[in-house]
Amino acid sequence: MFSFFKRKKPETDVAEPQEAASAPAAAPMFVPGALDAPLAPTPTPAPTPTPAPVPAASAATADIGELFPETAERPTTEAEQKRSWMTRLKAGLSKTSSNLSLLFVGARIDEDLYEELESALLMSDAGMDATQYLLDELRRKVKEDKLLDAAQVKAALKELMVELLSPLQKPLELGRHEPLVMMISGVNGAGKTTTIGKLAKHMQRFDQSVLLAAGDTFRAAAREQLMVWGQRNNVTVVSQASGDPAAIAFDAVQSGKARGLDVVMVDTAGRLPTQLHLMEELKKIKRVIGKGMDGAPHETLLVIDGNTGQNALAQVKAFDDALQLTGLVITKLDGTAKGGVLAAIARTRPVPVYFIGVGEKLDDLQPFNAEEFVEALLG
Ligand SMILES: Nc1nc2c(ncn2[C@@H]2O[C@H](COP(=O)(O)OP(=O)(O)OP(=O)(O)O)[C@@H](O)[C@H]2O)c(=O)[nH]1
Ligand SMILES: [Mg+2]
Repeated sequence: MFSFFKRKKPETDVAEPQEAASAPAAAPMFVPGALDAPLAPTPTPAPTPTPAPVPAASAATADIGELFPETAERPTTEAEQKRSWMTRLKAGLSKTSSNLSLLFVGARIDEDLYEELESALLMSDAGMDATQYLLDELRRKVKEDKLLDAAQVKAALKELMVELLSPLQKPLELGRHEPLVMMISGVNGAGKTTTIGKLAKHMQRFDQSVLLAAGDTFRAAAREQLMVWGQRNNVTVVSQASGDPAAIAFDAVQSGKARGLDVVMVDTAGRLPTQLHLMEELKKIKRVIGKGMDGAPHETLLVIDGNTGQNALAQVKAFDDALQLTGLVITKLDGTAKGGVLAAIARTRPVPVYFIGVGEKLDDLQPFNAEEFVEALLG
């Protein structure tokens, strides 16, 4: 079982009205199956509509469907939803899982097996360091526990993988700040804007009022897409025709504070870590957000395309060095992604993975769960 978001536990011991008696002592956890259920007795206050004018171009409207396709039927129960999510995750990682699983079929536990395992892990984008670590630990476990058959060795590998990836599992905690300010960065086309849209929708289901800052000022279409989407979904979008992204982010934070909103998400234009002036611009956006609100941004996220392979690790390092990341979102694990790069990230730069994406629809973005992920990878 996993939670989508976690809400901050109230710091004071002041009794909660009414439901306090039946409420669990721990911070409430929200499960995907409950996404549609109202979480509070009071209805969500409608966010103030976008003051900006509707863009005239209808082409932008057409693009929205591609950016945030949400037309597919959503599974109705939590169990159905979980099954469908796991099916997609397994399908996405099927290349790696079949490579790894086949190794163990009727295999003898000898040097050949370890060698083949080494190749399969390297092929999965786990990288040298994580591969070596997993092999060393596996050899030790096989010896210590006197494992004799391949199925036991596979189970031991699964256990080791879960141990390795578990530190990356962390729910995104809502309600810590008013507003909670999140800055989203990443290379071109990684899935930043789509992720922001999905997160905004999920957050609304959790009674969060959300404001978006269209900090991608490189392309007019990017701004317009976000604005149209915001209007359709009753989410306020702060944007400027040809503004400085740092100024837009600053305005958004000020506006979020003034309106008492729950979450402000700042979209940024895609950039490569090698484009140093653009990385400087990102640092500036972050600095200026901090001037709008002490301690903000509270979350600095990097969105990574899961098909990027080992380069994903280089992206994590570069963006983390520049921005001190607090979390990752890994998208497109439904494509040709091999999944092993999470092991490399866990060994080299263990930034929490808040969410993983297996498609373009709303429910295709879910919290990262180490056990589920390993189940999909090693099945
Ligand atoms: N298959 C698949 N496609 C995805 C996923 N997430 C996003 N996409 C698609 O990836 C493409 C790029 O997504 P965007 O959200 O525009 O990416 P971006 O990082 O904002 O791009 P730039 O702003 O141009 O840097 C879109 O076509 C999305 O629908 C995913 O999990 N799986
Ligand atoms: Mg974008």
